[in-house]
Amino acid sequence: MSGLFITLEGPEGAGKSTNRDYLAKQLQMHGLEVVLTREPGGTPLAERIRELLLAPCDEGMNPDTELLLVFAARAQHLSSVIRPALNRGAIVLCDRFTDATYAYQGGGRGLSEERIATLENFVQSGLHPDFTLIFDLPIEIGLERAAKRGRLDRFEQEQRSFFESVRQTYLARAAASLERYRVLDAAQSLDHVQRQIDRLVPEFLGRTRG
Ligand code: T5A
Repeated sequence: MSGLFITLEGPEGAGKSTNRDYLAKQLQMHGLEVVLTREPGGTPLAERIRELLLAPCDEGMNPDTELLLVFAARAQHLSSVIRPALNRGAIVLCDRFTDATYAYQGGGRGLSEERIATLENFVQSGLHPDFTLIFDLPIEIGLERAAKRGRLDRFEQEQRSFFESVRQTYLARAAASLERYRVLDAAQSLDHVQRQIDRLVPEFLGRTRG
């Protein structure tokens, strides 16, 4: 595959969507095709699975059910959007991907890494992001930003300890693989965060031409 696969990750309200759009503009200025997408979701069918995952429901969702739904949506997204885009040489900017599964279903829900890795291998067949930006910030700040949107989804209703595990899992994954991950301080002003992104753009451009 000749394209470039960049994912944006982090706890709730970290600024992933806002900065995904910003990064897209910076890359498009260089005449590159950029595909913006997100998980769970990214195709009509995967967006329906997203609705199932995010809607609060009285029947508690079993963590394995949650894990399988996340990967079911991902299988659809990979085959319909991500792989075709990478095959034609596009840059794919995806708001959350499998690091979110390790952080939320692993760190948050307590499912084992091995269980997640089994499905990762099955669904992705060796495809992994080239770069992953982790927007890191204290949980309280992110939840406060997310709460301004109004009604909380099923994940946003979790306890503080859940989100702290999510954050620590992201940071541990980044520390274990410095080549792929870039950790940004997302507690700063938007302008400051975007200056951090600007500094990464030449590296991304270098990879698309390399
Ligand atoms: N999930 C997902 C799993 O459990 N497993 C998985 O495998 C996957 C893929 C998806 C949920 O699904 C779970 C995790 C999630 O709980 P989501 O909508 O993708 O949900 O994720 P959220 O984090 O809920 O999305 P948010 O929209 O809340 O967060 P973003 O995208 O990080 O933040 P953004 O850009 O929308 O910004 C939020 C607000 O903050 C402002 C923005 O203007 C906006 O109002 N903002 C800032 N304000 C001040 N300073 C800054 N630096 C700011 N940056 C943004």
